[in-house]
Amino acid sequence: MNKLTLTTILMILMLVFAASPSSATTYSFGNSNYWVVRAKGMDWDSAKVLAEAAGGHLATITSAAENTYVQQNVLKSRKGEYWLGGFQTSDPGGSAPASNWEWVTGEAWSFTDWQPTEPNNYLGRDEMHLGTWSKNDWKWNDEGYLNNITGFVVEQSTMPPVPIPATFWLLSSALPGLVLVRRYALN
Ligand SMILES: [Ca+2]
Ligand SMILES: [Ca+2]
Ligand SMILES: [Ca+2]
Repeated sequence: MNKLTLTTILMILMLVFAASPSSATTYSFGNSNYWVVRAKGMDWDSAKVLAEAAGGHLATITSAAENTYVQQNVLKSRKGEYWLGGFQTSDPGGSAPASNWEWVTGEAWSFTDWQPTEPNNYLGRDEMHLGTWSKNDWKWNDEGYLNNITGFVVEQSTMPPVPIPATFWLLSSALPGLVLVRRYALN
C-alpha cells in the first residue's frame, strides 16, 4: 500500500470518528439522538456520507417540537451554519426555491422553518441544500456557498431495528437453489 493511500484511509477514518457519537455531546429527544460535527466548508454530500457512516443521517426536522428541541439544545451554544438533511431535487433556473424539497430519510416534507427571506438562491447561486444558521436564530436557509458552513447535525434513531420477517429469510435461503434449478434447466 503506498503512502498516499494510507494517508487517505487515515483521513477518512478520522473523519468517520469525528462524525461518530462517541466523540461528541449527544442529545436525546423522542426516538432520536442528535449530535453536531464541526467540519468547516464541508459540502452537503460529504456530510451526508459521514453522518451515515457514523450510523445516523443528517438531521431531519419534521415537527415544531423537534425543531425547538434542536434549536434550544443541540445547537444552542454554537455559532455558524450547519447542514441538515434537507435537499432540493430540482429548481429550474433557480425559479422555484421553495419547491421540491425532501428529507434524506424520505419522511414527509411538511414542517418548515425558513428564515423570512429564505429560501432565495442568494445572489443567483444554486442553493440546493438545507442549512440552519445561528445568525438567523437557527431558522432555515437554502445554502450553496461552502464558506458559510461550520459543520453538520447528525440524527440517529434509538428505535430497535425492525425485525426482518421470517418469510424473507425463507425466500433468501431458497434463492440460490432456485438459481441452480434455473441454470440446470437452461443447460
Ligand atoms: Ca428527525
Ligand atoms: Ca434552490
Ligand atoms: Ca439562501
